[in-house]
Amino acid sequence: MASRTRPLYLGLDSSTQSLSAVVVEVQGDERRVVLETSLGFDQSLPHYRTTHGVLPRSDPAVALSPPLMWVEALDVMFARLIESGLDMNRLVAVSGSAQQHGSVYLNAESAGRLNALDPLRPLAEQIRPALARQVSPIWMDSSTGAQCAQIAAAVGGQGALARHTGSRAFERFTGPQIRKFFQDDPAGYSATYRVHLVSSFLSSLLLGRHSPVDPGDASGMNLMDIRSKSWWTPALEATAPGLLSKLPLIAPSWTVAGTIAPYWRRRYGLPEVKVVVWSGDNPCSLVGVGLVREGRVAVSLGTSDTVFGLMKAPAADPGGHVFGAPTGDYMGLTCFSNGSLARERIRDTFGLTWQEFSRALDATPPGNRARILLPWFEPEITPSVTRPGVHRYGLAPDDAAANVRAVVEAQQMAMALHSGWMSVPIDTIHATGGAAVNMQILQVMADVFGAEVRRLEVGNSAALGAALRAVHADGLSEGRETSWDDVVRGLAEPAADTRLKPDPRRHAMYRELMPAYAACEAHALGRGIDPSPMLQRLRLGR
Ligand code: XUL
Repeated sequence: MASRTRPLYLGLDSSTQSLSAVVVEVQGDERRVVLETSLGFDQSLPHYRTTHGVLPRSDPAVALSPPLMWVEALDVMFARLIESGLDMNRLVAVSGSAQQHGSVYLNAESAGRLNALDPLRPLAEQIRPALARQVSPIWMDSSTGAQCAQIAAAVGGQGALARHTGSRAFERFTGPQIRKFFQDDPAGYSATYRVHLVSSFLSSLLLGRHSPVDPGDASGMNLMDIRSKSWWTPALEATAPGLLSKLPLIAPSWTVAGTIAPYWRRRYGLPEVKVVVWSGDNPCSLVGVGLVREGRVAVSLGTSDTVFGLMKAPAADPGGHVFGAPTGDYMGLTCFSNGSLARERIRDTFGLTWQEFSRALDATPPGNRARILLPWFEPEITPSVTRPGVHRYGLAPDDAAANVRAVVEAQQMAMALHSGWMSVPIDTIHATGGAAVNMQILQVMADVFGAEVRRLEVGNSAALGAALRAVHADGLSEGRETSWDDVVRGLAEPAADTRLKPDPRRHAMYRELMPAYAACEAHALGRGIDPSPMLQRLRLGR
């Protein structure tokens, strides 16, 4: 057992582009972050040949990543933690977070291989023979439209699927992806002994046996009954034959699934650390931004941008997704795939640094003189855009500053417009994710939403949330009184100096602009009239 003086808790986050770690030290009632580190897949593991963590794509609808890259990253990260100088003998528990929806397909050898990992050999080469599929479809994949329609039809329609599983059929969700694999490669599917999510796959590596999945991540599959938190038979039957026996068990998010495997203890000299079941990055972020009560939302500006908040009961008619929350409640979430990738595309097109990007925001008028950009560089999730394309209304393609403002305003207006279904009064937003360091972007957020924006101290809220989930689960397993409010206090809280207030005049202006933005979306999707006269009127009116 690890030493109980000033215990350490590790949270890992395997995202689209990187693996991050946050270590939290607990002393009495005090908790503090003692280490935060991150390794980018493209840079640190170039032999997997990914761009932004994704394999080269010929079809923009297909997005695949190599699962062995995530495995190797885990080895590299533990080596780095050992070298960090932290006394890892104090490590008590580890939990993790991973990009949601992505799936890993393991064959019948996997249980034996996980159980007999040799500490003298790198992990990736030992896992390679256990893969029933060399690649993993990830959340950016939008190639399963046909399977979504088939699954929805088989269970009584999109409404029925949404009511039972928390979401209508979405292309990136694991169920439609499993169905596509079964249809395209029946032999590969039948050789699959276990379909893991990225989260339960990585937790299996730590445990040295197949891990359960938590309801937070399982609800991103279109396969789980959101209320009973068990697999929903009609969805399983609509997806692929014999699926139940290939899925992990579902266990509450605070489950201590076991002790870290001998591989990690011998290779890195770790003590008998508890492994707490992993979850998805958004459920972990919910804890990492301190939203353990109803009534506020968080906006995460990462590879994808997401708006989410805790719910006591699942919405009857989700306009986005209802997931399980790690607290045992629910969370509402709306996801936008053209997040940081779209901001980067605009920045790179005009050869700007991030500083120049911010200066361009400062130099342009809020509302951008009603010049609008729809930044669908990649297929978009919200609203559903399967064929990517960038649309400009009254916006010159070569005006760098105006395009910078246009991408940021479009993203914020889209988030405000499409998150109304969550019915949460938005007077305060907790902002997180890489781009949340940019105060100019946060000011646009405050003005568009008409809400105070608070930035969080720890950048990686998903890894922090995972570490705090480890603190919480360890407390429970030791029989200690452990409230979520206590667990997040002082850590998952906004930095005192980063509260941005909305400007009432600018907010009023965005309220006028928003219907015009919505009209641009409708027009670009072939569902509405040309919004140019409306935009022209707004321009003249100002
Ligand atoms: C959520 C989603 C993304 C990924 C990113 O539904 O698809 O936010 O979780 O890692």
